[in-house]
Amino acid sequence: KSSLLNALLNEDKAIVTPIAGTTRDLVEGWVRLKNIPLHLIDTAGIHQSDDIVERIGIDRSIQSIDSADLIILVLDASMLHDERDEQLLVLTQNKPRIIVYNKSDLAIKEYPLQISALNKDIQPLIQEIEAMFAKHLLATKQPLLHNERQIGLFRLAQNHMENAKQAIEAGYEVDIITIDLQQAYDALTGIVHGSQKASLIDEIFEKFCLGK
Ligand SMILES: Nc1nc2c(ncn2[C@@H]2O[C@H](COP(=O)(O)OP(=O)(O)OP(=O)(O)O)[C@@H](O)[C@H]2O)c(=O)[nH]1
Ligand SMILES: [Mg+2]
Repeated sequence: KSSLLNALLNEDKAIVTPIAGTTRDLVEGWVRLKNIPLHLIDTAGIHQSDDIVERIGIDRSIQSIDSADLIILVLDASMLHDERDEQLLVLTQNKPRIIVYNKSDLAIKEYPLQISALNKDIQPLIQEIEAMFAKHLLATKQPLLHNERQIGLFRLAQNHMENAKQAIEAGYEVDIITIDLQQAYDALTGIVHGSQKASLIDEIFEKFCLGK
């Protein structure tokens, strides 16, 4: 799991050793696959342990299963499923998940989705994540821009804000800067309300209680 996290992040973030039970704390990182921002969480392997520290790590792994938008269940292609793997398959069966077989370099048979984190041969997993996202099988609890119109309006707002920033830096009059800010505001309003113009501030106050 940690080798996979490191391969996805393209950095040596999590400690990797041949000793089972290496990861205890959750190790996190952000990566962007095409347009999909992923917040990755590497967890302790879930198994029976008498080590109190490891047990706390395992509890955190189990909690992560509940909060994750997607579970990447990493199984070992170099050996048959053991009892623990069977339990994990049951534990995650009703969650959005991808079952991936790691150590394809040592695989005892051909699996539908196999990778080698050690050799950084992880493209099949990346493609699977992208495919799930494209098929809308991945729901996220984070707000997202989910169509071309919204993305276009967001970019427009971003451009106008950049212009405003440059105008401020160049010492332009407030009136000139306001034009860009107003256009950025209108674009953001368009995201919230479709084509109708409405007050973004009203929308924000309706949903959130600001400054109280
Ligand atoms: N041959 C081979 N070895 C691998 C591969 N991926 C990881 N390993 C090795 O397997 C061992 C364990 O790797 P980790 O990434 O620490 O495994 P983990 O799932 O994070 O383990 P825990 O944190 O202890 O639960 C290390 O010696 C890795 O080098 C792979 O694709 N092929
Ligand atoms: Mg680990």
